[in-house]
Amino acid sequence: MNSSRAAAVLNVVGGERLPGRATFEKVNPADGSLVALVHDAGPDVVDLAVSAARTALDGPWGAMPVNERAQVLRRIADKIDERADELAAAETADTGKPAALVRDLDVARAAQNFRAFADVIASAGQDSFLTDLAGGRKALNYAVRKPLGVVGVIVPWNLPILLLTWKLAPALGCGNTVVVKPSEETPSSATLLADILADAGVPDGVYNVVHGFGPGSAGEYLTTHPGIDGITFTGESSTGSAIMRAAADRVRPVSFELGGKNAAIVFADCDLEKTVDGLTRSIFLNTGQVCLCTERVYVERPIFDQVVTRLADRARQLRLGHPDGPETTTGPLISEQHRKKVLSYFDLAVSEGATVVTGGGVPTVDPGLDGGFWIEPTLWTGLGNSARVVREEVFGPVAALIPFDTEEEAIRLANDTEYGLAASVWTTDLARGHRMAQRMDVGMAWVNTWYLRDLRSPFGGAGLSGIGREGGHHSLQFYSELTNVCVQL
Ligand code: NAD
Ligand code: 6OD
Repeated sequence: MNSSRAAAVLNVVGGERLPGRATFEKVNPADGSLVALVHDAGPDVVDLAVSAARTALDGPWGAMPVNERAQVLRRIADKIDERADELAAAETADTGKPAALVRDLDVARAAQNFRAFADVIASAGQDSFLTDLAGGRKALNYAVRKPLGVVGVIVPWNLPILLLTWKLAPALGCGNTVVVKPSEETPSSATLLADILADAGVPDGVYNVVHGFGPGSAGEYLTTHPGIDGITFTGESSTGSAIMRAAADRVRPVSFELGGKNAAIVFADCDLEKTVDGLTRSIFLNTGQVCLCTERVYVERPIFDQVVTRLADRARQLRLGHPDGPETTTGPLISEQHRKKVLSYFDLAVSEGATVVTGGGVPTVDPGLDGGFWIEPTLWTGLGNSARVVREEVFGPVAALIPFDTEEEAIRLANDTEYGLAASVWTTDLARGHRMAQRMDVGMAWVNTWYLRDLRSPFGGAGLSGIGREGGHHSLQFYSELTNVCVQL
């Protein structure tokens, strides 16, 4: 596409589309073609966005009865369904992912997020206590839920609309207004969502979007802005540290969903066929670019060779290709910069003594796709827990397979990490499944499955993987303030 004809992605401020101080190019990771010119918000645009959100906070949105707000969230979900093709096309162009994955996971979950949090807010109760006092008197304590205020929402590129709406739905449900900073890699769906929200009856200024990068750009301008009352962030652990420092300045609350180095533990008594299916999905979904993806697989020694062989076969069967290809299972990495990082881990693994079972390089792809950021699904053996590639998050289609002999050893190896996001256990002995899952130092432990979600359950991580939990009523705790009223009766 000629850059003079590329679509423009503008900032959304108080219902208006505002240009930025400059534009930057967004390319399609599948083929390197230009998708859009994105308007980079300078500090003035971020300031206007925060002011618009502050003004809207005092308008009808915050004052709306909860049941009416829940109805608006349900209307948003319906409108996402109506415009699913348009949203999916934007998301596919920004990410290069298989179109079927975008439709079935990202866009479907965007609608589900709004429906789930409509139900959560409509049914939420508050604490109330009848307090006994001396002399038989009583007092009534009850808590009133209020919005947190203007919330800064900063999200990454891997599941753009899924992760944005996972935070946006409860934030709006609690009556907040927001300024969203999508990833510079995936600006389109958040911008399109502004039309959908307006159409569903969300007043101007409640949802604002600023585009740009992190340090010295829109991300930093937003997190350091004094008009922001709280920050919800999904992204890398190191970015979380920087944002936490910015938030500390005015003691603002943060909710962080960060990186992972997730383990799977595979016992010899597992259902091998189902386990290999589950592991394949957990290592390679979205080209390994899901924070929950498995990058360490601990396998009980008697079935180690079998698991390695079967998983390698499955990795070789993945079909890298055009997002619309009917056979395509796997897309590219998000950017050339990210591919360089993943390739540097491929080199490091070899220098640390890995045997490359499959993959390990850049694949040959269809001629029209050779400008894209493709990478081979990769498996390593021969590494121990001290290798850097077994300790650091790669965020690509890759896993190290390591044998173990006892339950104790498996738990010790799995928990030997600074991260604490997710884990899975594969066994037909359910007592063992429960026992192992409960001993994992992670936010989410799956048994005989992976990334199976109930949006009412707590989601988040420990250690370097995050702060706090979102999901169901856990989200309400972050996105609202409580005032306790005590009345002496
Ligand atoms: P990233 O941290 O580089 O960027 C995320 C967002 O933060 C982007 O919008 C970026 O522009 C912004 N940003 C970067 N530096 C900033 C700064 N100093 N101040 C303010 N904003 C800043 O992450 P990414 O590369 O986009 O995403 C991949 C990472 O996200 C992986 O580590 C992955 O594990 C993690 N992730 C975690 C979860 C989870 O639920 N735990 C979910 C998805 C992704
Ligand atoms: O499914 C979700 O709600 C969620 N927050 C997923 C995060 C995936 C990380 O990449």
